[in-house]
Amino acid sequence: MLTILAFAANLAMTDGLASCEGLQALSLPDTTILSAALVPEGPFTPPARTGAAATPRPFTVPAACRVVGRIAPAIGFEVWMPAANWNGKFQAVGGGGFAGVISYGAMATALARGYATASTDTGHSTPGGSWALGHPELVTDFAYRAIHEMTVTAKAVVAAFYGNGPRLSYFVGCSTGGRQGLMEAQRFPHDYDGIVAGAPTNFWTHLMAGTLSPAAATLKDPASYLPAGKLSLLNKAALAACDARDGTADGLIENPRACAFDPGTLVCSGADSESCLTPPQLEAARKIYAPAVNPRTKQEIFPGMPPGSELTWTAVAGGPQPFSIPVEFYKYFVHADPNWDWKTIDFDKDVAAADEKLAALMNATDPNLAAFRSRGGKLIIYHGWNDQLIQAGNSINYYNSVSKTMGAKETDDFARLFMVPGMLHCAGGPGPNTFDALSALEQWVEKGTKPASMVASHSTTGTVDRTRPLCPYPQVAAYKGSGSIDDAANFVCAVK
Ligand SMILES: [Ca+2]
Repeated sequence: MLTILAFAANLAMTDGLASCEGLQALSLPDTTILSAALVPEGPFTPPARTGAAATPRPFTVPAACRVVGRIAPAIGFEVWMPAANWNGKFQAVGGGGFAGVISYGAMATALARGYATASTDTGHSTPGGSWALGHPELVTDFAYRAIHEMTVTAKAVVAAFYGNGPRLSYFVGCSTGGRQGLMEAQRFPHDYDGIVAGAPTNFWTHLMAGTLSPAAATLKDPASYLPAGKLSLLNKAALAACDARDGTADGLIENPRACAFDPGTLVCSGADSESCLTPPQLEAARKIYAPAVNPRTKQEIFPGMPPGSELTWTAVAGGPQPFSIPVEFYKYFVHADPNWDWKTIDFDKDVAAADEKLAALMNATDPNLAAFRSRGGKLIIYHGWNDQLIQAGNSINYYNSVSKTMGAKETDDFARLFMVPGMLHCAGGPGPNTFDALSALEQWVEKGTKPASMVASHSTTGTVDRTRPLCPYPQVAAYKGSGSIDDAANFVCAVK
């Protein structure tokens, strides 16, 4: 049977396109092809996830060859290839959180643009982080190995199907996907010609403490809790102090780091009320704005939440429990103790334990991208200033570390960071948050056109009500002084 299939594949290969089903016979190192079949154009409903309550929503796909496989030990992957009108390129898409799923939505977007695409569950399929307990090999796969193995395998599948491999390869991801993209640039610089890394979790071991720090400020002592009304109070005060300072009173803080907002004026002079903060609430707010620091060395662990982001603090500080990912990380990756109580977190010892055990594996903080630059690689990083899960300053810190290592001019020639005022984690928020980083990257890689800016739009109930350029750091969007502040044409990118 295998011989017949291989024969059929070879026959089809003579005119450049193998049969999709024939790919079941493909032999690749450490790889099992579980299925290979054509999916017709139209809605595709992904398989339901084990243990998940929600029914998967369908995605619209063009006719494509879908290859499902596994790379040892347990790296699940899928490769989808347009049955017609392939653009000759490959685009891998990243995952989120602890991954564990195939990113069908992002793959559908890549397919719609003519790309052959791939995604991996990164080596496990159970939700959360418990799979890491007693399985260091799975941690390694999640950390960096799965994306690289998927990349090598997917390129081979693409070559087998079309008769030639992709002429260019891109990686697009946000959050964990952003970390995956930076990890590829650092560890496997030859895998991709261009990488979009959004809101990267690249300083993973410190991010986990940085995400628990706001919870420690508000959830340990009920007196320190910041209810929604108090966050709104803080937000109004931050905007009053910082919004107009950037030249445009538009409800957005273009560069939160340029405004030293202190909430001290909000402290109650008498009894607690909706319009003031009690002293413990003030202290909690100050802790959340400030970087998480090591209590012994006073060294910064992770940046603080910027002014303007207050309404989103509920995600990590709203309780009653903190964000689950860092809690599960300390339980299953660091302490191997499912009963570990997050309230016992020690921002000295626990951060050190995480670093010792996992920094070299999981962090993608290497500032030396020389090999990626030398092969012609281009990198776009973006981060929403109002990111509720990853304090945005981390992306500036990483970009600055690359600039310092490789030179500011040299870095600007192949890697650019776009901070997005008022955008939440990867998308959404009060600021213009819809933009096409991949098109900017394609122009850079394929035409040599550096992204001088990217126009972002904001919509309300489906209608665009504001556009604004996103600018390569350290530039920000500056109002020209006339015309609508909702029109990107009336702004220029400038260092302010
Ligand atoms: Ca403003």
